[in-house]
Amino acid sequence: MENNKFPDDFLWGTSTASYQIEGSPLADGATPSIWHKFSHIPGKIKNNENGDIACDYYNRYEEDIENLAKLKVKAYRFSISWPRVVPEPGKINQKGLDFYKRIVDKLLSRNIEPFITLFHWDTPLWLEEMGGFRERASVDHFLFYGETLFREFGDRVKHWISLNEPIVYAIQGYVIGDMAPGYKRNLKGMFHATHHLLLSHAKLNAILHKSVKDAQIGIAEAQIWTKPLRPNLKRDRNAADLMDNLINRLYIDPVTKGKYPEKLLAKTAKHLPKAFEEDLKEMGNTCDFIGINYYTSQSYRYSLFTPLIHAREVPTPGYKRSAMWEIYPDGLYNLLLRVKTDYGNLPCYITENGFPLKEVKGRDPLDDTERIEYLKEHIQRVLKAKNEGVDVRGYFLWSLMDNFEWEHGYDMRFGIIRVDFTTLERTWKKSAYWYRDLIKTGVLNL
Ligand code: GBH
Repeated sequence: MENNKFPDDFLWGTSTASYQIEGSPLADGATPSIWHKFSHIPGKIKNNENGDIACDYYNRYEEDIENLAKLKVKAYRFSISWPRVVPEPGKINQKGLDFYKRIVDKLLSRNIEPFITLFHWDTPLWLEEMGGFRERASVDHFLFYGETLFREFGDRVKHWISLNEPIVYAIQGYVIGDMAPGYKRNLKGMFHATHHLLLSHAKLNAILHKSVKDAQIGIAEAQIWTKPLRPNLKRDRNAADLMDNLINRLYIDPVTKGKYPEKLLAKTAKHLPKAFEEDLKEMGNTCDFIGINYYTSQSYRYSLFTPLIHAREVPTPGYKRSAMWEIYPDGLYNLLLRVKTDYGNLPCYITENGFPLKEVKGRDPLDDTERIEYLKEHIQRVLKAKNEGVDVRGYFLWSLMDNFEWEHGYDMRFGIIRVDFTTLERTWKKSAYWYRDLIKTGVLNL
């Protein structure tokens, strides 16, 4: 019989991010982030929504942490808003730090392990105005911010995530332009930002280990399982493989193996900063763990007309879809196994996994049975990989509550707790009760 029980020390958690939940972006000495600016430009966000109020977590975090305690989660992944803590270059805002100190204290008082993300895309606007991550100076600013957090919280916080999904920041922020900072077709920007973000991670790893005992730092990597549309055609296989390199390996290989994927270098080396090879020497082996954010798979076919990559994404025939993406639980299993086979079985966490649902008239917004089905299937693949020796240590569900889903605004809901965005009232959905029971028993009933 298959083992359907997770070990007692498996870290069940939920994830959130600062700009998506906090609101009050300019309170108590904070300065704007690029997301504050971007979301106030008419036409950028669905219904012109923004994070001014969001879930009002800035004022209601106590209630939300009580909910975490009731869910019986063992860990909580959240991000810190950089411009709250460093409102201008080289300046520390104690009131900003104090907000996160209250959160850390409250979590620890409830025996919930904090996992802190340093960078979940809300770059300080002052940094962007200096060229943002296109410029190498961004690395020093990132280190100043990171050192400040390690000094303040290092005695109590042992799990750190330097970056959230650098691929999404780089592609949607510099090439597609539907996310902040909102550049389009800027390949140089994309590869410079990628490099400076990964280099920052590597240097933060060194600083953390020098200054804090028993701490670990990794990256939450957006991982998509890529497939050839027609597996029997070499050109489709090549297209899927290239996209795998571009989406997945480009952001893991430098900080594990100390190199950029060969297949990409031929096409992209000219877009990287000049000194990249020198930097790579200090970038390898700097992930204490790998974080995997997994939602979907994508099929690719060869396309002559797509510049540079010659790959075009196409829907996979026959696959079920959520409101955003196709559903493919085996992709999560495949990616987890790959951590074992290709990345030395590094410890890993599922740092995000979740399911979007829009509210529609005539349907109970608390009945999210489809979400439960999605979660079950994916958590089953986590267990399968774990039973096969993958060192996966925890699972963070995205998300604790409905929140500001970036370019999709408040329409696209990922929470297991519902937020009424008029009254800001929180209500548990069916999935929250289901998750609580799973955590309680550790047994996955399909
Ligand atoms: C993660 O991003 C983020 O870390 C988190 O902040 C976010 O809330 C969560 O996942 C859920 O999305 O226009 O339908 O083609 C995932 C980033 C955002 C990348 C949406 C793809 C365009 C989707 N994704 N984006 S769509």
